[in-house]
Amino acid sequence: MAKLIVTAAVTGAIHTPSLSPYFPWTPDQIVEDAVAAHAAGAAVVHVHARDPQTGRPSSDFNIFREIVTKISARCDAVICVTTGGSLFMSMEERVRPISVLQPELASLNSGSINFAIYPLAAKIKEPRFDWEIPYLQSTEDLIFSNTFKTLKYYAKAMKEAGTKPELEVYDVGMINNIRHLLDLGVMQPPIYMQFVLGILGGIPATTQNLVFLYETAVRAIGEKNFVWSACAAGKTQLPLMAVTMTMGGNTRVGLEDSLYVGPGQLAKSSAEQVTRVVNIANQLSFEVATSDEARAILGLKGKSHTGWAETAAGAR
Ligand code: KMH
Ligand code: ZN
Repeated sequence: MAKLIVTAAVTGAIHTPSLSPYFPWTPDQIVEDAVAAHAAGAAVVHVHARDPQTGRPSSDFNIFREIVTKISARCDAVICVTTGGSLFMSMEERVRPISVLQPELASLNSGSINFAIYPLAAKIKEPRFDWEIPYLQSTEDLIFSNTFKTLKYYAKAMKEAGTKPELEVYDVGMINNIRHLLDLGVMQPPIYMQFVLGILGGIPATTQNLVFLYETAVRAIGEKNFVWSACAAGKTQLPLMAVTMTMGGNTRVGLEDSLYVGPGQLAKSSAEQVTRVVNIANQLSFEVATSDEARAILGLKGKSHTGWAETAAGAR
């Protein structure tokens, strides 16, 4: 049985600083949480960048560079760089960190959805920053756009950078989008899919839906042609990870997708959620993959081939 890859997504573009005192958003906080998550058992860390002054999601590749360089100087984690960006960025903004940084792994959102996080606005009583409530509220009228034209653009940029796409699948039809891209030769198997359940606008986070996604992927893509992982937004995050690993999938946790570690209990870090998922894995006799084992399972080019490899070595 293949070892279990645990990914930690530490900041994302969903939550805002006022939603949790533990939420990391400065580059150093993001680095600390990523390094701690790796030490707790996360083979992969999934990173976004945020404005160091305001915590607003940012596409500034200098911030990305600072984050990935500092993480790389301190640990061996596979770094997955987002191209989801914030929900409002252009295609060019979203892809720039890939062309510049050439990471081992990068997210590729495999279709468009209503990406609605506006209910979170009501949870903020005293916003720390002016942008937070309008940002969340405006998603009532937001389509997170990932058209076929842009999917091809991201896939091409990743191929040129030697970066493996982590294909984010928010609903079952997106598996069909991926099949289309495979048919066109835009990407080649084996592919890596991340099933993202529980986003308002996407597929709800239930066991039945996870099975439906997996079985659809087996039929559409072929069992031997993909490696998969799942994550779930909000309170279903940890329970669904137990189901995922039992089904043979890999797991993603982190404050990007859930601020909690139990009912009403804020997680103090993504590392705390990683520890929880690693404990569940150990209880069920699953072995957790190291970063190098994850590289082998996913077919990654290796840390020394990233765009920041020399800088990180120099910073050591
Ligand atoms: N936070 C996930 C729901 C990306 O980074 O490209 C979406 C995500 C997208 O992880
Ligand atoms: Zn993300």
